[in-house]
Amino acid sequence: MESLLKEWKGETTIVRYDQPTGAWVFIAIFSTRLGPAAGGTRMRPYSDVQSALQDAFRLAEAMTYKLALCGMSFGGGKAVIAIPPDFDPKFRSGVLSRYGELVHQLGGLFYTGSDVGTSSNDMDIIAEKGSPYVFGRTLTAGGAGSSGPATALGVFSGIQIACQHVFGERSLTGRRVLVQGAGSVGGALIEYLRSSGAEVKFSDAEEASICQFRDDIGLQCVPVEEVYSEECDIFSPCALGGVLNSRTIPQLKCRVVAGGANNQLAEPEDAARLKDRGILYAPDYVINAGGAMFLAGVEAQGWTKEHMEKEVTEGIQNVLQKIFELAAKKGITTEAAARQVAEKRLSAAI
Ligand code: PPY
Repeated sequence: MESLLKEWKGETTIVRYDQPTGAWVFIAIFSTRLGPAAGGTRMRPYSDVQSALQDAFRLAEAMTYKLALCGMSFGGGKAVIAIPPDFDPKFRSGVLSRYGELVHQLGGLFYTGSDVGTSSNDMDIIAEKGSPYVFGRTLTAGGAGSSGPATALGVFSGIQIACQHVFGERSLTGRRVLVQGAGSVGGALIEYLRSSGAEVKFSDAEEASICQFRDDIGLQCVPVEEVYSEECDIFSPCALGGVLNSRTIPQLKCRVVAGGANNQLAEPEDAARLKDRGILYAPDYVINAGGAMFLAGVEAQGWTKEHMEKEVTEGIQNVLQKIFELAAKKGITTEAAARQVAEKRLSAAI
């Protein structure tokens, strides 16, 4: 724990042990160079406290690059509420409410929203005490609602640019796309892909999602354990982090990896593993920025839905295009190219 805290390159770590529930709360502020830190609140059990802190650290750093690249005036942060494995849901609103109080005490250092394991309903609870630093409350409570559809729109737009780069045309007609995870982002992405004429397959561990997309819509469902070796043109990870690693990358039979999940690479070397296999990787924090643009744009900048959709589509396409070109020109990974562009924007800020 001590070495993690010492070695992290971020600005500030806030630690709270929530006595009544035994949950650990970490708020990681990586950078406030472009504005107050912003990032979702992730709530789930972890195998140990270190992994929870490490997750917050990695996600906060990615948020910094994401917000710098999508042009929003926010720095990067992330919160993790690491609940015990036997957490009783009846204590959920209590820990969220106390967490909201903490966010409020920070006085605008950190703005939050939903993430893995938290919903707009949870944001309503956090915002009771945490307002005005909470994005993505329900529409009923006056918030912008779920960011899933906007994230999906950005991923869809990014997939078009990746196709342009690899196949010479943006059109997705007849392209085989495999979506891993048909939740709030993957599910909305599937709809965009289907209406563009793509041949969509999906994979999901949840019975409810399988029913919805396989049984109701008739999509082909790939078993979870076969998802990495399934032949397709575009593989789109929209569920967990760490899915691109030394074990899975050699199995891939696709030309493009472009999806909505955060922290898709298990370790930095995986970017080169993808490049060496001739697979074009759309860096996760670039292609999945639609959700952050939606929350910050609609709630902090008063964007209309139409304006948000234009910003998400064009913003993500322009940045990805630039990154793919830079990576090709310099012979570097797309991840390294994205990092270079982000660092440039961060160091140009006064
Ligand atoms: C993400 O894009 O991973 C987020 O966490 C979205 C977000 C952005 C800004 C505030 C809260 C959540």
